[in-house]
Amino acid sequence: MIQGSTPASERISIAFAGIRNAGKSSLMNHVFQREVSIVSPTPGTTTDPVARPMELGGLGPVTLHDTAGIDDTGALGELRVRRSMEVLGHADIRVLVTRSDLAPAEAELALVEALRGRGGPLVAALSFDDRPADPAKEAWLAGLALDGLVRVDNLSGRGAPELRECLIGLADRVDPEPSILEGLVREGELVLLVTPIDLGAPKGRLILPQVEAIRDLLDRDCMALVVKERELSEAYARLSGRPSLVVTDSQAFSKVAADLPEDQALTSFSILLARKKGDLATYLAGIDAIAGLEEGARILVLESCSHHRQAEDLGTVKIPRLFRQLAPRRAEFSFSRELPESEALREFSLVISCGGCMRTRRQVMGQLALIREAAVAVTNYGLFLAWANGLLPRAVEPLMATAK
Ligand SMILES: Nc1nc2c(ncn2[C@@H]2O[C@H](COP(=O)(O)OP(=O)(O)O)[C@@H](O)[C@H]2O)c(=O)[nH]1
Ligand code: SF4
Ligand SMILES: [Mg+2]
Repeated sequence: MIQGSTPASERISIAFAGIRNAGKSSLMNHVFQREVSIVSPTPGTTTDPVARPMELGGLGPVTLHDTAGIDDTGALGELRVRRSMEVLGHADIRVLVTRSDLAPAEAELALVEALRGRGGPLVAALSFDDRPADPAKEAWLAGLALDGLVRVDNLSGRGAPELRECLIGLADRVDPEPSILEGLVREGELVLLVTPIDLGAPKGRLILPQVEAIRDLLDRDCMALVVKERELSEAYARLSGRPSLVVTDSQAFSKVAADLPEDQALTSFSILLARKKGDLATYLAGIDAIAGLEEGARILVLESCSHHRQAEDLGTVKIPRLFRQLAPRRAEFSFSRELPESEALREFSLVISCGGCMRTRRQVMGQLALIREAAVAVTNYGLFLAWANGLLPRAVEPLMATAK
């Protein structure tokens, strides 16, 4: 594959983390085998995270991220630390670069705590291996249950090939987020996107999954035709061939479905997002569970962030209303932005989670694992709305061949 041709969202990201002057930039250059990040004895030389695409054996296309030292100080330093933490939070694999010749610093203890909380493989690179080791550093790392530990001497470059091998060995441990249309379209195909512009639409822009879909289609050399639901019939009639897929906003589902031939492949942005961030099969099993709910069953609507609540909020108003209209039994709804502890979670029969547009796939999958562990059924907004509109299984059919 040509370097740089894979969208950044599909590349596995590897981020180097550590305090200032630990040797992060030196190591990134050795792994990359070229000078891409500035190395300097002056602390705080790497100010903004540096990202470089490369091919890395079995990992395929990856992006290496160098970050600023996590112990950076002052107002600018704080900003750099925040940016670095964002990069580290989204990275698939984190490499803690720490000097072998020094005892662990406070900032390193806090950093490791934060990195471990986010899940995903964590590898340590013990730099300055050209100097006598400090036993306190070794003892600390030995207690961390890391996914790999490699000794490196950045003066000679010794250890960098071993680190590359160690990273390649983690290939089956990473689950990168697929792009929104991955596996669903081929070069040259036409996809019709239906994006209602109503009162709920943000002023002057499109919502994230719509923007992502357009960008993904362009990256894949496909054609995107974007229309409001009102123009759909006419746009569709004007086409000389069928689009390979129609993607609609969930809220216009019924109207869009009624305007299209029954055998036209159709799905929604939120179902695409559900596939990208989570697990369709789990969500479909959650829909199946609705039929078996008992009278008075408890349902938890789980949102991930404090987005601006509109008057007719989807999670707190529309979903419970649709449920009351369509489900065979009465249920009691609760709303939360945090997943309850397992004991409290077990009291629910079903969780309906939001699209998770602000969360990474790893965060969503981590949450799904906890819900499954508690033996609670789970679905998400996109699948629920498709079900409520009578569009299951039709709206998931185009995705099933490539279900993630
Ligand atoms: N002796 C020795 N010096 C190193 C090593 N790694 C980095 N340095 C030096 O430490 C300083 C900081 O390195 P740099 O890679 O910029 O650290 P960063 O702040 O973590 O990116 C530079 O002067 C490097 O030459 C190493 O393994 N051994
Ligand atoms: S879908 Fe979830 S993560 Fe996205 S804005 Fe709504 S509540 Fe936040
Ligand atoms: Mg640096």
